[in-house]
Amino acid sequence: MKIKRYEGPETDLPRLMLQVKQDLGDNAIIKTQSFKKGGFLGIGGTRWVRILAGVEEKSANNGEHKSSDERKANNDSPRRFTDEDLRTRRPVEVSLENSPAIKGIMDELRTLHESINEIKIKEESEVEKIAATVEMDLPGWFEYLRKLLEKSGMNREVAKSLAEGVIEITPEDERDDFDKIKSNFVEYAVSMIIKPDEQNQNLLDEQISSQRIIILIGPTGVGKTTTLAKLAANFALLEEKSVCLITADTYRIAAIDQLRTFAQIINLSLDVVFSPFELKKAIDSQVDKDVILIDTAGRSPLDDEKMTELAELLKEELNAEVHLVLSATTKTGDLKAITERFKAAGFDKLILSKIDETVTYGPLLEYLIDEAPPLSYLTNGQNVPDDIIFALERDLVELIARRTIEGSDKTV
Ligand SMILES: Nc1nc2c(ncn2[C@@H]2O[C@H](COP(=O)(O)OP(=O)(O)OP(=O)(O)O)[C@@H](O)[C@H]2O)c(=O)[nH]1
Ligand SMILES: [Mg+2]
Repeated sequence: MKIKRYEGPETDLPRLMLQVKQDLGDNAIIKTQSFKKGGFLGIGGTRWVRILAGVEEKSANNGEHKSSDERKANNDSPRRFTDEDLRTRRPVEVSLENSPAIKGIMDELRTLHESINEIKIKEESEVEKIAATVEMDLPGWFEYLRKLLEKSGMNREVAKSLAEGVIEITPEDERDDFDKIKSNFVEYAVSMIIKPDEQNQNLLDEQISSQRIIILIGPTGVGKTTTLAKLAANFALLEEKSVCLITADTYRIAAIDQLRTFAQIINLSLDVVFSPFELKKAIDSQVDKDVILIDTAGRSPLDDEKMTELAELLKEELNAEVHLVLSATTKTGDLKAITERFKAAGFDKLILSKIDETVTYGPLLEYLIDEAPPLSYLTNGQNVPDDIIFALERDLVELIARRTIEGSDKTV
């Protein structure tokens, strides 16, 4: 860069500028500074101007463009564009397709575009979800009821349709009274689960059969043996019936011992059978008994052909009651899957065990509404013989329905 300095009175400025132009050319960059010259203590004197002008060497020489080789040879620094260059230069045409840099940028833009689209779609579905939630809103207490049902572990749609069902059976003048709405809900749930002519079924089972043969089936650890012991104790000690026990659970020695110890305590006979044939024989030899209670192993009947065989024998030849035992702590989906698995064994009753171990009854109620066999007993603790509820099916279902809303009422 070539730099020159010029000074003179302000009145001489046009001449100084001409001088700069002559020396450095049109492309010179100038910086002017005005100052006072002469006078005393700021009084008098004249105003002068100082000009600092600079220009790139080649511009000063009106030099043509040098090739980079030339520049290298002259040890020149690379040329910078001046304002004039930028004004007069024509835009360079670049082929977009062939430039890797442009291609990279285009790719990035495309990815960005896709991400924005994804976010948009996500946001739209969120909005739809919120809209669905808003749609879910039911009038007043019914919305609260729906929330209670959901809180109790019930599926969203089922909760909504139950609450809507309750709206239909609740007269206008009862709609501000949540206690009324709750009892209407219980009523409605019961009507969904049992038909009026089946409501006294448990009572009929007890009265009609001269001899009851009860077999318990179900997954491992749900409480089959404990429940059998509770039933035995109740029939034998409270109802003073003649009772005998049979176990087909020869899968584990401990299982036999568990029942044998119990049978000894309350003075009942216990037969151990290894095949359907032996079972039939054992049952035939107990014609004098009022109640025959049969325990089974908690393995999947699908793994065990004997179980299916056993079920056929009990149903077709002996008219036994086959009770499927399921734990109340099981999720709705699992309850349904287990029910499906045990269908091969055939069952006509349901015992829900361990209701003391849950506070969310929604999944149970949902399961009962959906596809459960009629409920025969509920068990609510480990104590034999006390922790079993004998009642009409209607009362058992009512209890589950009531607990479904009351259990979660405090937590909403
Ligand atoms: N809290 C609670 N525990 C229970 C209940 N019924 C049974 N149990 C407990 O559940 C556990 C398993 O009980 P079992 O009667 O041996 O279960 P099972 O179905 O016969 O088991 P397997 O013979 O191994 O298939 C034991 O600790 C019982 O005390 C109940 O109603 N509530
Ligand atoms: Mg058992």
